[in-house]
This record gives sequence, structure tokens and C-alpha cells, in this order.
Amino acid sequence: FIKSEELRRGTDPVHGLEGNNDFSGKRYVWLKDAEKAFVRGEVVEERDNGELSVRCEDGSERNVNSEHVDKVNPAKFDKADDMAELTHLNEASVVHNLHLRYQSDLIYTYSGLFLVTVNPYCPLPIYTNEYVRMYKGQNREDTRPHIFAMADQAFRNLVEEGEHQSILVTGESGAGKTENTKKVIQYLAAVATSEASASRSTGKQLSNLSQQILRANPILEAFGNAQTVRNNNSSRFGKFIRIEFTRSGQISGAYIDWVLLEKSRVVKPNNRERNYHIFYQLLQGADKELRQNLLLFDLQIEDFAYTKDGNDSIAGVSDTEEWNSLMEAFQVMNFSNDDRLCILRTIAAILHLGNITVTKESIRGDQAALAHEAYESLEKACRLLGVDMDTFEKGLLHPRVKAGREWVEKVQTPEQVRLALDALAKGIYERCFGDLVNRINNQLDRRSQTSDDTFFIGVLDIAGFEIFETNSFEQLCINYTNEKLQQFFNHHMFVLEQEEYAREQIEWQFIDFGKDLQPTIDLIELTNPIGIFSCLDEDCVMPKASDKSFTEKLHSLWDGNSPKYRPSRLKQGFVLTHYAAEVEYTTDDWLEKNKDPLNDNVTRLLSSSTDKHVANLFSDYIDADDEQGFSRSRVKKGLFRTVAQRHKDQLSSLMNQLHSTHPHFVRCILPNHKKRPKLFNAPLVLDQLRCNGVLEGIRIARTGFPNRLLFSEFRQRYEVLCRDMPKGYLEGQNAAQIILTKLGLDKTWYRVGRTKVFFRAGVLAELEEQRDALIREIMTRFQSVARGFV
Ligand code: AOV
Ligand code: MG
Repeated sequence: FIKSEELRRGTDPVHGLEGNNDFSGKRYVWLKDAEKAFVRGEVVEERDNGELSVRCEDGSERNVNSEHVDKVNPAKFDKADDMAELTHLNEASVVHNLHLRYQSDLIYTYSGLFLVTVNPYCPLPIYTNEYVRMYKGQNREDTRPHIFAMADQAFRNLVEEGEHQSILVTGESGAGKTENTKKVIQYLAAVATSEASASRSTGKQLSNLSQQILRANPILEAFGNAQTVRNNNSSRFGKFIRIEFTRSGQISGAYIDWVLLEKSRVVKPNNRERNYHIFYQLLQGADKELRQNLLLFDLQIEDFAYTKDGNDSIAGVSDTEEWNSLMEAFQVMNFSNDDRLCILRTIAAILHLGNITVTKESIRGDQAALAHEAYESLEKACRLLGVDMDTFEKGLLHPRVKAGREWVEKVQTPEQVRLALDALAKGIYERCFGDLVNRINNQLDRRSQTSDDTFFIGVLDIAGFEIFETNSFEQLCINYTNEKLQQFFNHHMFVLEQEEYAREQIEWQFIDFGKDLQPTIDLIELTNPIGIFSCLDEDCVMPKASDKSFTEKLHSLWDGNSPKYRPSRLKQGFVLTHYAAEVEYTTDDWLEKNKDPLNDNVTRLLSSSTDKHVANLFSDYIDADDEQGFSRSRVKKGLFRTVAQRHKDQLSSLMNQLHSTHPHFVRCILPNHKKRPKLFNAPLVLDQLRCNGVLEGIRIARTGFPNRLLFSEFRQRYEVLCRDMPKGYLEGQNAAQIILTKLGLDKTWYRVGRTKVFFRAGVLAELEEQRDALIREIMTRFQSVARGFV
């Protein structure tokens, strides 16, 4: 983020006036502050060596080098709706503007192409039907910033231009992504239904479809959300919801894509967190008959290994009520009783799998055996999964593997068996989740009933860039995704700016910032020379490879060959330079995480389950006889993919879709870690603005001409600063040119287009100050004249 270097170096384009004066002629600056990020102060003395003495708002007086302060925007820019309008575009001003607005419950603010929103942590009355009506069909300029405004813009673009649209929502955990995503869908459903009711014949059916789209969410949340330390309703997967419209703006279908479900949570929720909501809802909400069907009887949350640790309830949330609304959602979604039952059977089976306790066969040996009390859980799990218990047990405790040409039984330690059971539980859950989304999609897919002429609005809700104490493979996947999205944004912004400059025919050579991030992306995804993902994939099939040898191979490939890569000093890992920050990744367990192996003796069994649903979940594993007639399970040809490959493919398909759309960007910001309203932690916010690309966007804007005024506006406001303007009619461009010349502005600080004047950042502030000074002078003269009258 480049500060206004030129301005500070004293090449101010406007002669005579210096600094930021208010009406009284005082000069204000922003100082960096460890606690508050920035404090504002008044310059009381300026020394020759460039030192400033500043009286700060907190009462302190500080000395600081003038190189290290930022300019304060004139009061005219207070609570600006769009931060791109700020003439001094610096970090302090951006944070200050968000802060001022947040305290007035103005949680939405534009920053050029971004809509920035700060989580209010309390219900605000700004999502009512009245608000929907207020935003419907309105231009962005005529309303206050709002997520509805963005949704409406997307909707109108779709109808008017016949173009796919996308709304990309990112931000930290708890920042409000999912809430805003829901508001977008609420808005679209409301706007589109009212269009639909105009045509009476189809109106009813389509509004039914809107209902279903709205109800998809409680289902997704029950299975894909959980309580975490950061968020009581944290989405543990990323999603891209496409809502399809006819050209006339009626909803014609919807489709949900998902990525990166955090399945480790199924077997091991973190401290003070919970497993997925569905487990608690089921155990709290199911009636007696269902409990019997699922072999749960009177077992409770604390009776299951997978749910007994961590919290059992969330303050202010009733799992029973949530269960009831889940059942309702299933109904609206047309899931039959059978559908419902088979989904819940797998969920119950997972709970029972967690309770299979493993011990040693004998005190001295290593071989695992099941504890006596484990058999009850084993039997229940197998019954629910539709597989034979003895075969299951054998596959688990004595898996057969091929060693050379021989088949041998592998010795399994209790730890290995427990890991295999957990891997199975995770595998079943993930597949079950995928199946659930497929079922929803089948319900929402109405393409056959409508014409081909449909366009979609896609809403992306994924975890934003993240840096933890230790960062692993999961973080790399998320940060890689965000890097790609940021590059997409930069490129889009470049194209739009370029178009605007071309339209206005101003002289300008733009740099394509969309390529800035390519080196980091290449490092991750390239296949030749091999990037991180490919290198990992290679080592996953090498018999002797380990996390350590993988890491060393990476170093030898990239250390010194890319400025974005360096080996870790102390840990086994590497440091990547992302657009938002440097992140150190630790490579422990990466081979396992990438292979994500399942016990293939057991998956074979599941693929031939008597329960059609279960067999279906594992249909990619087939029961194949090898050349010696032994039955073994293997993944169907071409179906096995590593986690890295899968993620890369999913992302590339997402990016392809996004490239076919007109994108809109929403950045959600977490105001504090206490989930409290009105509490604005400025350093925390600043950090997020760096990570989410808002400041990056401003940096790019600064290299161009971010402030622009129509000729008429420009003339109206600043003509007063010029003497001897020619009399009579002046054509707009000509008038602007004359004023600019008379003002003596340096030619590099502005461009005159066909309808607007474009300014570099900071120039308008100087004009504002000249204007203020003039007004001050007139007022003084007026007052003395008035006094003369008395
Ligand atoms: P996230 O989706 O960004 O986190 P959520 O959208 O779930 O975060 O928001 C977290 C909580 O903040 C919600 O449950 C609400 O209580 C509150 N909240 C957010 N936005 C608003 C709003 N506009 N008005 C009122 N309350 C709000 V995560 O999925 O954890 O990355 O993984
Ligand atoms: Mg979420």
C-alpha cells in the first residue's frame, strides 16, 4: 500500500496552501498508534529537520517525522458512502471512515468496486420488506450502501444486459458472510417472486421454488455448520449458490456447489466447540419411534465419543426447535420419509462408529482387538450401514493387503484401528453431505421445464484468507483460493478502469495488476516446473516418501527460484508470500492429508451394502477380483484423486464460472473478538482490510485517477477560485480546462475526459482547502462589513 509519497515530498500541485486546514486554518494529521492503530492530532510546530510536534486527541503531545504521518480528509468527506471519494486515500482515513459509520449503524460502505460491511452483532431493522422495496430498481447513487443495493444491481444487470452475475462474499470467521449471503437470496427471492406473480399461470409454482431455495439453507447449515470459538454458527464448508433466472427476471432454478468441508470436526471437535449441528439436533429432537429406528434408544449427547466433549448447547439456540425447522425444510424440499430416514441412518451410524472402543488383543502384543463393550456399538453401526458385522470386524482388525504376489493379513495396532474408524466416519459424513447437496440440487433443478435462455446470479460464501499460529494444508487450500479470487478482482478492476479511461479518451497507460499475483499462484498450482500441489501428489505415490522428503524436494525446486518462496528456519515447512501477508506453513502430515486414505477392505464392504443409500455413497469403490481370484477393493479407474487435485479442479471450475460473470465484491469485517455490538477494534479492522484486498484495491486506484467529477459539478464547486472567467456561455470541457489552467494545477495531477475531470488522489483536498480559505476570507470580510453597519 503506497502512501501519498509525492504529496508528502512537497510537490503539492496547488500553490500557496499547505497541509490540511479546517476553517480555522489548523492542520491535522494521522499518527500511527500501537493500541488504536491511528490517532488524529493537530500540528503545533513544524521544525526544519522535518519533525512535527503534534497535539493528539487523547491529550498527548508527540513528536514525529513528517514522513510518518498521513493526511486527514476535509470534513466534507466525513462518513463518506464511498471510500473511493476520499481524496486522501490512506489506511487511517479508511479505518476512520468505517469507524464513524459503524458507530451510527451504517454498517455498509462502498470502497470503489467493493461493498464493505462491518458485523453489527445485533439485529438491525434494515432487512424488512420495506427496505426491499426501497432498493428495488434504484441506482447505487440514489440509495445508501446496502447488500440489497448490490443484489439489485446484479439483478438488473442480469435482466438488462443478459449476463451472468456473481456476488463474491469473503471475510474472516464470524464477519457476516453467511448472513449477507442469506440477505442476497432473501432479496432475490422477494424481487423475483413479485415479478413472477405478474404472470398468473406460473406464479404459484415459481414462488414455491423460491420457498425451496430459501429452505435449502437450514438443511445445509444443520449438516455443514457448527459452533466454533469464533462463531456459534460457523460454516465449515465453502459454497457457491447459483440462482437461475429467465431473461424476464423469474427464478427458474438453483444449483449449489460446495468445497472443502472440514471433516476432521466429525471425529474431533475442538475444545469449547461443537460437532456439526445435526448430531445435537438429532439427539435432542428425534421422537421415540425415530430413536428406535436409528438404534439410539435413550442414548444422549454425553453417551457418544464424538459429541461428549466440548459444548452440548449454544446459548440462545434450541436444538429441538432447529430440528423441527430442519424437518420442515426437508418437507418443503420434497424429501420423502425414506429419504430422510436413510440420511439420518448414516448420521446415527457415525455416532455408533465413534463408540467402538479398541484395545489390545493381549497384554504383550501389538495386535488390536475390540473391547468387550464395543460389540454393541459395532453391531448397531453395521446394522445401520447394512453390512455384515463379522466381515466388517475382520476387515478392520485384519485387513488383507497384497505384499508382492502374496496376500497377507496386516497387523493393526489399536491406534491404527481407531484411526481407520475415524477416517471411515469422516468419509461417510463427507459423502453423506455431498449426497445431500445432490438431492437438494435435484429438487431445485428446473431446467427441463424452462427455456434455455437462462442466466444466473452466483453467490460465493467461502472462508477468507487466514493465518494461524500453525498453518497446515487446509490453510494453504483456503489461502490459495483467496489468492485466485484476489487476482480475479484485480484483473476485473483493471479492465473496468481501462474501459472508463478509454471511454473518456484520456491518456493513460495502465498496468494489469491481475498478473501481480501469478508468481504465488504458479508456485502452488503449476505442473511444470512442478508446484507445491503436484510435488505433493508425486510424493503421495512414492513408496519411500515422507513429509520430510517432500519438504526437502520443495526447497530444492523453489528455494532461490521464486522470490515468493523460502524454507522455514525452525520448523519443517516453508514460507509463502501471499498478496495479503507472508504465511508460514508447517508440512507435518501433508502426505496423509492429501491421500486421505480409507481402509479399502471396509469400503469394499460398504460399496456392496444392502442399504442402497450407503452402497451409493461408496459406489466409486468396486469389488474387484484380482488375478488370483481374491476379492479386493479398489477405486474405479480414473476416480481416485488426491485432495489437492480435487481442490484444484473444483477451484478451476469455479474460476471458469466466475470469469463468465459480471462480478460484485462484498468484504465482511469482524469488528471485535467478543461478539459485541458497537465495539470497533481498529487494529483488528485494519488487519482485515489488508488481508481482504480492500487496501490493495485502493493501492491500485491510487496509481490511476480515483477521484472524478462531471464537468458541471466541478465547475459549480471550484469556479469561485478563479478570477476573470470569460463571460458568456462556455462548453463544459472548455470551461473545465480554463478553470484547471487558472488554478495552476500541475498537468500530471489531472486528466480531462469527455464528460469528467479525473484527479489523482489528494488533489481534491487541496482544492477543498483553497475553497475553505476563500470562504473564511469572505466570512471575515462580511463580519467586518456587518460590524461597520452597527
Ligand atoms: P461468517 O459466515 O462470516 O463466519 P456469519 O454470517 O455466520 O459469519 O455471522 C456470525 C454472526 O454475526 C451471526 O450469527 C449473527 O449473530 C451476526 N451477524 C452477522 N452479520 C449480521 C448482520 N448483518 N446483522 C445482524 N447480525 C449479524 V464462518 O462461516 O464462521 O467463516 O466460518
Ligand atoms: Mg459462514
